[in-house]
Amino acid sequence: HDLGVVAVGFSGGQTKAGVDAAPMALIESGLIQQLEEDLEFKVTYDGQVHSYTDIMPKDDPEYRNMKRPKSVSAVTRAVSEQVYEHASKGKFVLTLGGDHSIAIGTISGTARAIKERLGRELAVIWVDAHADINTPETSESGNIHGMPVAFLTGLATEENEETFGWIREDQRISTKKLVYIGLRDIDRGEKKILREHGIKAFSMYDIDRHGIGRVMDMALGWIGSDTPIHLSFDVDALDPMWAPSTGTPVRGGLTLREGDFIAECVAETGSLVALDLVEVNPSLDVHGASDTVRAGCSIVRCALGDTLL
Ligand code: DIR
Ligand code: MN
Ligand code: MN
Ligand code: MN
Repeated sequence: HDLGVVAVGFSGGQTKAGVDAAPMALIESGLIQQLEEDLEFKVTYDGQVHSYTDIMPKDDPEYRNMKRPKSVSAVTRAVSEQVYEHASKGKFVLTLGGDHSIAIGTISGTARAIKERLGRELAVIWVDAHADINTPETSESGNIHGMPVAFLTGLATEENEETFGWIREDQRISTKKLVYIGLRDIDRGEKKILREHGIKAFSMYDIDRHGIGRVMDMALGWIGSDTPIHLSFDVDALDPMWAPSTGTPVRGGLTLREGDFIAECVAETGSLVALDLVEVNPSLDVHGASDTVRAGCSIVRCALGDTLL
C-alpha cells in the first residue's frame, strides 16, 4: 500500500495556459490527504509541484512540425526518471498533470520499471476523447499532447537525444497492449494509424451500443488478467457537462459515473500499477473549475480502490 505522487505543473504540450495549475488545485482540494486518511496509503510526495523551468531551453523552435519539442522532451525525460524512481521500488505511481504530453514520461518510466522488476510488458488503458497518437507528420496542430502514444509505441521515433531520442526500447509499449476508451474526436491520420495497427479502441459509439459494463469486460479481457496496467486518464474523456475546465472539450462524452466506473473496474483487477490524471485546466471555464477538480479527484480515488460500499 505504498504510493508515490508526482505533481507535474507543465503546459508546454499544448498552447493554453493554466493546465500547469491543476496539481495544486487537486492537492488543495484534499486529494492526497484523502488517499492517506480514507484509503490508508503510505504516501511518498516531495511536497512540490514541479515546473522544470531550470531544464527548459530558452530557444525552442518548431522542429518536424512539433511545438516546443526540446522543452517537452526535457520535461518528459525528467518525469520518466521521477516515475521510474517510485515504480522501481514497487510503489503505485500517481501523476497529476499537466497536459497529456507528460504521459511520454509517466508511461516510459512505468514500462521500464515493470520490465526490470517483473520481466513483464506493461498494458496501457488510455481514457480520452482523443487518441493522442498523431506522429509529428500527421498532426494538424503541432501540439505534442496529441502525440504521446505515437512516441510511446515507437510509431514516431527520433534520433536526436534532445527531441525524444532518449526513449529506449525498454521504455516503450506494444500497440497490442494498448486499449482506448471514450474516443470521439479522432484526426484523419490517427484513424488510419488505429486501423493499420489493429489497435483496440472503444469509442463513445461502443459505450452507447454495449453499455460501459460490457465495454469494461471487453477492454480488460483484451489485456488479460495478471498483466500490469497503467491507466492514463484525460479529464476531457468526461462530458463537458461534468468537466468543462479542460483545453479541448468535446461534447457527447462520458458521464461522471461512467468515468468513475472505468476507474473502479480497473482498480478491481488488482493489476493497476500507475495512474495519470491530466488536462484539468482551472483557468478555463472558471465557473466549472471546482466541478472539474472534484471530478478529477473522484476518478483518482476510484482508481485507487475507493468503493461505494
Ligand atoms: C488533436 C487534439 N487531435 C491534436 N488532441 C487533444 O492536436 O492532435 N488531445 N486535444 O487531448
Ligand atoms: Mn489526451
Ligand atoms: Mn483529450
Ligand atoms: Mn480534431
